[in-house]
Order: sequence, then structure tokens, then C-alpha cells
Amino acid sequence: MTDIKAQPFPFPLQRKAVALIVIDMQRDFSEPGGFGASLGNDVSRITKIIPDVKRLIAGFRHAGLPVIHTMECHKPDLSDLPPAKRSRGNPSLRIGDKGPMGRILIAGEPGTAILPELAPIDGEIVIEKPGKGAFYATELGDILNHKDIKQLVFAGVTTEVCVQTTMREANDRGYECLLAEEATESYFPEFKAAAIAMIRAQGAIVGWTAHVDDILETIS
Ligand code: TIU
Repeated sequence: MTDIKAQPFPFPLQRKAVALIVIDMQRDFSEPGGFGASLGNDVSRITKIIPDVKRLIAGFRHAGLPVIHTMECHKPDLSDLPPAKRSRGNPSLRIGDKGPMGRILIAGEPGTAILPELAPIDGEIVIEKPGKGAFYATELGDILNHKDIKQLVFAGVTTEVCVQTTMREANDRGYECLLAEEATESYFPEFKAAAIAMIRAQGAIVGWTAHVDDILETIS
């Protein structure tokens, strides 16, 4: 067992039982005209982390460790979209509406795709999820059980919404969770800082956090 330098204390890496999970690095959250922008957010914050997410993915691939991608998206008939989610807030475009990149957050639409720089390669698992958490209404739990994965390293967006929700779901299911600090982002810098602080508080109550360089150094 090798430790990754992390907060609030070293993360006890189990090489045979770890996977990287990249949450929702989709055009809809990072490009003008997508879901994130329709909510009034400055999406340029998201694109800045692409190089760090990219080198984290490359490090896992190079080490022969599994990479799992998630996408927040819904069926074209919206049967998996609760009215409470569709009607939330006051966005300029609602989920399912037609925008400049196709229908917002609908499976198969151009805007729903994972960013080309971070696209899955053959053999990598892609989880399409209707919720903020990646375990809710998906096959993720069964896939991880089948692969004997016990530890998850997290990257992606947004830190306090889909990343933190999935980390909390995973933590309750018994996974040891590590968040890669430079490979996650929020539309609100203060929310990212708060999420990181609350995840690792109280002796890693939800999980650990670490720098991308320290993760890469240990897994390589
Ligand atoms: N709005 C926001 O911050 N996030 C989401 O709606 N989804 C994800 O975090 N992926």
C-alpha cells in the first residue's frame, strides 16, 4: 500500500481497487449556449481545468487504472426528468429545450457530449445519469462491485453539485473518496473552497482532497 499526500491525512491507495471518476465534463456545463450558461453562470471557469483533468486521466490510463466518465443527461421523451427538476429556477433555456448546441442535457445531443479533449476511449465506462449524484438511477454501483473497486478519485464539475453529491453517495456506500483539487471547479469559487473544506473536515468525514501532482506521482 502506498499513500497519496492528501488532506486531512495521507490517502491509503490500493492500486488494485481504485478508479478515477470524471464527473460531467460536458459541453453543456462549459460552453456558451449550454445548460450552465442558461442558468446565468460564467462558464469560462470550467474550461480552465481541462488541462488538469486531461493529465489526471492520462496518468490513470498510463498506469493501467480504470477511468469512468459520467454525463448528466435525460431521455429525449423526458420520462426520467422529474417536473421539479425541469421547472427549477428561472433559466433562459430549460432541460429539453432546443438551444444552439441541440436540446439541453438530452442524451445524444451535441451539447450534452463530453468535451472532445477529455473524451472516453474504447473500453472506458460512461454512466449517463439523470440526477446530480452518479449512483442514483444508474448501474454505477453494480459496475464498481463487479470490478472490486473500493476507492474513487474524483474530478469534474461542479464541485459542490454533481461532484460533491456523488462523493457523498459513494462515501455512504463504503468507498474511500479522494477529490483532485485542481481537476474540479465550480461557477462560484467560494463554493469550491467551501466544498473542499467540508469534505475533508472532521477527519475526512466525506473524503480526502489532494493535488493532481501528488496523485500522479503516487500512481505512476
Ligand atoms: N448547476 C451546477 O452547478 N451543476 C449542475 O447542474 N450539474 C453538475 O454539477 N454536473
